[in-house]
Amino acid sequence: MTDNAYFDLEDFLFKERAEVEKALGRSLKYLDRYLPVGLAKPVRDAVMAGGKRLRPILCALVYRKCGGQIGPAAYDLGVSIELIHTYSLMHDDLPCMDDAQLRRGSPTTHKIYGEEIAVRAGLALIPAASLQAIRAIRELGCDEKISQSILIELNCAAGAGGMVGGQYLDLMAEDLMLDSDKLKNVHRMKTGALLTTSLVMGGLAAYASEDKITGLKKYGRAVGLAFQITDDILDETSSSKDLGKNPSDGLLDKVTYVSIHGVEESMRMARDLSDEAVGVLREAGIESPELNAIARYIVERKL
Ligand code: GRG
Repeated sequence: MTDNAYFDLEDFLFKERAEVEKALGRSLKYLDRYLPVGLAKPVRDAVMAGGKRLRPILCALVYRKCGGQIGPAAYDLGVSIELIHTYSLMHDDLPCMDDAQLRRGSPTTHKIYGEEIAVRAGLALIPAASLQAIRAIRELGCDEKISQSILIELNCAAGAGGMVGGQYLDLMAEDLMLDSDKLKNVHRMKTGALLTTSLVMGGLAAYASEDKITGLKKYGRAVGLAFQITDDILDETSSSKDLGKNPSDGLLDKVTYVSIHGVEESMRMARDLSDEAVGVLREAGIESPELNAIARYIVERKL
């Protein structure tokens, strides 16, 4: 299928989400054996709280598009990224960061269980994510070199050169006097790195060529930034009730794409990035109505 007009993204995402939920269930079964009793329920609640599950969906999709034989293990690999994502949301909501009350339509972990439990539950998910990736890599039968590359990819994207570093810069935004270019860099690290790694991990696991991995990185770079610009727009234009989370950045008077460029211009920039992402895929020879439609969805989403 090459024509996006005939591609039903909603149906695709619905079915993929069901696979991701099953994989999350498998992962929690494993985690339950090791987590202290007091952390097992908060971790389970946060992991199973819903959400778009975009990162594991992207990982499994790219694995298939690059020639991998789709099965549970591809989703298990994607779950490693979702575990990092879940910890990041839990910690981002803490009083020392965004102090948010609502996430995915429910009270945040620290609102239910207290701050100490939310810190510990989040921390427990970090090594759990690497172990999850290792189990998935084994199931997928990846060789040592590819396995190492995948683990390096995940940990670099989650770490100081990626998400953690981006969040740090974001928290320091006032002192750093962020302009448009610096903000772009923060967004690329804070949000773009993990989204990009979802694609790259799927590609690596399927032994994609270097050209394809480069194309996936470029696609991820464009959609990652478009995703965060759209988040800034939704923060400004939607209510907590509609978003299921606190539109915090605007309220905290943080520098955002909208505060620098306004809503209209930010929308235009996000749409341009979405077009760029589609073009990059074409150039890299990756034929995927799903990825094309996801690039569009990322800037048109309401959640
Ligand atoms: C100690 C400095 C330091 C950092 C710790 C907290 C943290 C690490 C990082 C925060 C990263 C973060 C929350 C980035 C925002 C990414 C983002 C746009 C999240 C929303 O993603 P969606 O829309 O959420 O995919 P759902 O709920 O659908 O999964």
